[in-house]
Amino acid sequence: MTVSRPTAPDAAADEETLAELEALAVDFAEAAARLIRDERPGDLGAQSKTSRTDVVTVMDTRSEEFLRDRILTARPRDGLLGEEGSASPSQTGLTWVIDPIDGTTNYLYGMPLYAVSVAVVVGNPSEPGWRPVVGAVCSPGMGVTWSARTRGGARSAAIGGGTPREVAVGGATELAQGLVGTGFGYQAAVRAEQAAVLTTVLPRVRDIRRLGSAAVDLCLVGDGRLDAYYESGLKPWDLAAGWLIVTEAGGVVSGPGGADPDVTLTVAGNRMVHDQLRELVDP
Ligand code: LIP
Repeated sequence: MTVSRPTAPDAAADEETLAELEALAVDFAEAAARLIRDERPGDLGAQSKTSRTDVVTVMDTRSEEFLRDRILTARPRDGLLGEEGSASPSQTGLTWVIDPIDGTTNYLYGMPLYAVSVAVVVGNPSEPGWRPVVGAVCSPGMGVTWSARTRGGARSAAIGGGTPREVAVGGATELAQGLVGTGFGYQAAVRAEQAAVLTTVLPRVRDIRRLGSAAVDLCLVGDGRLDAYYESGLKPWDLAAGWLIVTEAGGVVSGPGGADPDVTLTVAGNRMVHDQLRELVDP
């Protein structure tokens, strides 16, 4: 389906366009999720990227090629940025930001916590100042798709068209009662620094969960199933869709100094727990 409307950046504010883009994002994310789940080969051809523990499989590449073809067929003048190298400039002010498999290590090991993340953003995601306006995260291992659009709320549904359920962040008021998600990078020196931060956080929360997918972590915050999440080292494709799902579910997402989330830091939660967590991870 090609959505043909005025493509000026302010068209992104058009409710009908946003609703159509959200439906496309859900369709693309679920189709790619079915591909990586159902056509998983015996040999995933895992190769190292930035370090020996940072891997990419043949299905990361196949999923991104699949998403790129579907997106550029439906929205040929939009931009595209993908984790595995897809990049094309935007002629409309809108750019699709995709993570073909978020949680690749879990996927490699046959664990269910991985997802396909598809977002539409305004601005250039390779520079500061971009913001998501549509997001969809499909976790085939969990059988659920979360989605959101600006000023349109956030929802979850069973994959393939279950009745959508509006989602909302949890009501925790004290970080000490909070279940907090986090993650770690792939460089040994970075992980040592992240361990030092974790040493500060762990005694001050209910518990920590390291689930292995930033997109799923953020959706669980929006769904009230994690009270907060923080991580450093995330790229736009890791966080774009989940960022919007949290904020449209009534939560707050911030980065260093309270600015937008970026590779330096992402913190998410309801307002109270988010603010308390920021004091520990971004003093
Ligand atoms: C993953 C992130 C996760 C992080 C992992 C990894 P990938 O993305 O979603 O939050 O902790 O180290 O970066 O590499 O599986 O797309």
